[in-house]
Amino acid sequence: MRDFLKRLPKAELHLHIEGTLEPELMMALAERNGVSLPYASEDEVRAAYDFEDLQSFLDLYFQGMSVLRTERDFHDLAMDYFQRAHAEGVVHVEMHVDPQAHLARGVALETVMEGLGQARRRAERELDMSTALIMAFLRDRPAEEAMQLLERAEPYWEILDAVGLDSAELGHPPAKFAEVFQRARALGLPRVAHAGEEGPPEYIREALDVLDVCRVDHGVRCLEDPELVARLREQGTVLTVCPLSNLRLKVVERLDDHPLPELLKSGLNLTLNSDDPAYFGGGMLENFEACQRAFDWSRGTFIDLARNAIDAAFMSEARRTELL
Ligand code: ES4
Ligand code: ZN
Repeated sequence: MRDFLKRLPKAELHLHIEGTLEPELMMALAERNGVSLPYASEDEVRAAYDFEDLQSFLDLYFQGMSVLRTERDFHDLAMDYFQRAHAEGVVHVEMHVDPQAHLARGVALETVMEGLGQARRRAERELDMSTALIMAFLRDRPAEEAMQLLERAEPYWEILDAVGLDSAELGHPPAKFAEVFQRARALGLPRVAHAGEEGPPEYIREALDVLDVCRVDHGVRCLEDPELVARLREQGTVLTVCPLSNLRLKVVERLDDHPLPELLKSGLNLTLNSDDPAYFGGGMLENFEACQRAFDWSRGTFIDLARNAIDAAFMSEARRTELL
């Protein structure tokens, strides 16, 4: 089954590129850039990854990315990930990036975008991998700051596949970003948002009604609202579910308790994703395998889930045809 899951062409729709920073590269970049970290070894980094909830993870995630300073760093970060993903049978990667977290540290938007752009072009050339870029807004920062970022990103509007909404969910409902997402829509940019990871089903409704998103990242708490489930099913809205993330951030206590089987039974349009693979104990293949172990799904179920992702991906129709 591992071999089958590995060979299955997989598209990843929910990934934070800063969340692919493996301890090894983190230490190497700290050294290269003279950044000090509160860890003496890679093992100490790994030992610190014992999270209580989303916020306790975000604290280490923002600390970890402090080693990313130059264009080359962002290139190395993304290229290392693309190579690992390629080895797991991933053929298409859509990455969220959090520019506000870098701007706040004095790293220019251009540095981030050019570095990631170089890696994307290499992945296409050398790995036959397609990629997409989702510029995310940090929801625990003011909406005005998100709007400034959107305007500042004008040179990159052309290369953005979508805008997204991430970081600490509770207390920061989607409606806070109504204006920003309206502006993105006016610019012709597709929209996605994290909702219903730790937040209530109401946040998923808001993401649909106020932000007009085409996909919901996580969305697992929709099950608490049967009317919402019916709506998501009827609209065919894709949920980008991240099993190992939900486990490591204690959205569920054990993978066996994960709502995936019920989401599947409800007829929802689901995809499997890794979220922050360096922090949550595995990439796409590990997420697929963890589901296999927990739910004993058939090959057909995995084929359906992988196809859902290719169907919903931001990619050219020519590429989609090639992959289907
Ligand atoms: C994230 Cl798991 C998760 N949730 C919300 N925001 C994030 N940013 C990076 N990983
Ligand atoms: Zn996420």
